[in-house]
Amino acid sequence: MERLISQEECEETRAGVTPLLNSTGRNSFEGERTQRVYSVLDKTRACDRLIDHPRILALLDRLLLPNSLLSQLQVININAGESGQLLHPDAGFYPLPRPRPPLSAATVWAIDPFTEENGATVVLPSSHRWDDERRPGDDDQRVAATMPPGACVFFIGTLWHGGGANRSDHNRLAVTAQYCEPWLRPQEAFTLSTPVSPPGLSPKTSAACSATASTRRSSERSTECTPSACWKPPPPDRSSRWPTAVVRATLPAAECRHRRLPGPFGYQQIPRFYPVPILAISKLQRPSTWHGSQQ
Ligand SMILES: O=C(O)CCC(=O)C(=O)O
Repeated sequence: MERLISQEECEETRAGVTPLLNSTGRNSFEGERTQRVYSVLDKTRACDRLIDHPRILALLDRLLLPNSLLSQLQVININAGESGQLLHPDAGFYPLPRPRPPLSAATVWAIDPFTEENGATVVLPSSHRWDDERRPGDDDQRVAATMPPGACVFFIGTLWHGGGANRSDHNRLAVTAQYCEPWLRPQEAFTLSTPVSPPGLSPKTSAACSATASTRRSSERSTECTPSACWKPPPPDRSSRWPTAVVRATLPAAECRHRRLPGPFGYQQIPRFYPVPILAISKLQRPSTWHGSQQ
């Protein structure tokens, strides 16, 4: 997908992440000539606009359940001379048999142009349909995701891919964000890696942040507020067959005394409620007495 962000926005991203690029990978998977930045949300706001870009959120909303989570955010700078990364599917660590529906998805954003020579991400078309045993072979087609700065390649977590070899004499800067179903464990423990008051906020906004430690990504987030202090139990839904203890903490923004905060997903990515597992359990084992607690 091209022209999702402008050249100027690419340069702002580069300016924000370049000072953080200080070490190369610890093994051949990370890349001994590749610089990676982890815990990015703790260090800069420069990638926020990539994570919750509306086109990406729209795709996620089609692919995953509502309230999908950011699973990890990384800056990847493949230095000149790096060899091709081991091909892999990102969702390989979820131990569910393949082929299966996608549980996660990834974006790789080009901040530099991605070319065949400088290490454009290599993808294996249709490999998301492979079973657990199949590995990439010489006969499998490989496509380099060449694209201009400001473009992004989006693929589901079961697709085999990897960073390309950088045979050019310059580095290839990218930002990658991965997302997963709301009931799965994200790769990055954001509740540990991201402070309640992230960097770059004014003292006043930081104070508001501390007061509203829990927010969630939501397409309705401009009209609702979810901090715990604003939570009110909804009236019981007597018409529903299944427990509606599955509630979202919402109040119209106008009624909320908290400030809405800038940035993606608020600053904590774990939603307070998990509708799918609760529904799944209730279908398996119908409780004789329904119960729940409010906070
Ligand atoms: O840098 C890239 O193009 C892809 C990197 C990747 O797939 C990974 O590190 O998991």
